[in-house]
Amino acid sequence: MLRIVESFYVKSAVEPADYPASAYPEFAFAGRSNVGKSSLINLLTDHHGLAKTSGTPGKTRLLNFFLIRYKIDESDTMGFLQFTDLPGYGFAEVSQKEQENWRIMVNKYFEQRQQLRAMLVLVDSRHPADKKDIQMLEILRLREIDHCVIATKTDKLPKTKVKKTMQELAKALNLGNTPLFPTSSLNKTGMEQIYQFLQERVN
Ligand SMILES: Nc1nc2c(ncn2[C@@H]2O[C@H](COP(=O)(O)OP(=O)(O)OP(=O)(O)O)[C@@H](O)[C@H]2O)c(=O)[nH]1
Ligand SMILES: [Mg+2]
Repeated sequence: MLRIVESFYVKSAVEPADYPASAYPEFAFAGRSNVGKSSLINLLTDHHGLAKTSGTPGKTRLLNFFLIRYKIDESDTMGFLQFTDLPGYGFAEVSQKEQENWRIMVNKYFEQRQQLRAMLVLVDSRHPADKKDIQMLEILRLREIDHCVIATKTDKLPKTKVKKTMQELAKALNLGNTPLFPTSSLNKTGMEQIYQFLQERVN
């Protein structure tokens, strides 16, 4: 299993010219504001406070780049990958102008970031399929960007409901073969499947 050994915040950027130049395989986290992107990055890296979390949605307006050193014990390999924390979408109090800026920034990222290996799209497991999430998934399919969906905050669901909720979500989001992973950053569950997803894509 892939395991994260060390993680560093590299920089924040808006324009491609300012992205870090390193060409390691990159994985970007997207999802509605407050869905739990930063919390998940902190848990995956076991680095509390690496990505800034907050109770106030819509705080992050930049692309945040992280450098990660990983190890795969079985094959005795080591290497680097990168995480990018994309600003959340769908925050109600954000102006039209800011929404447009978000769209431009993310489109540039998809177009110019050659080393982008896959997107991890986070959706809130408590809410039925959201229009913004469906749009994001459509963009990824159109652009043929590899991706998975991560259902967050499953600790807020009754245990007996998790499986059924995942089935409903997969259907409503029209996931087909796209993997869907239930997680809880609070209970620290569902991480193995994400490490596996990364491992299959780092080489
Ligand atoms: N119960 C529960 N709360 C969570 C979980 N993950 C995150 N949260 C909480 O949800 C809130 C938002 O988490 P963040 O990780 O900052 O969310 P984000 O997607 O990075 O938000 P933006 O950066 O604003 O787009 C925080 O109060 C977290 O503590 C989870 O698995 N379970
Ligand atoms: Mg965040």
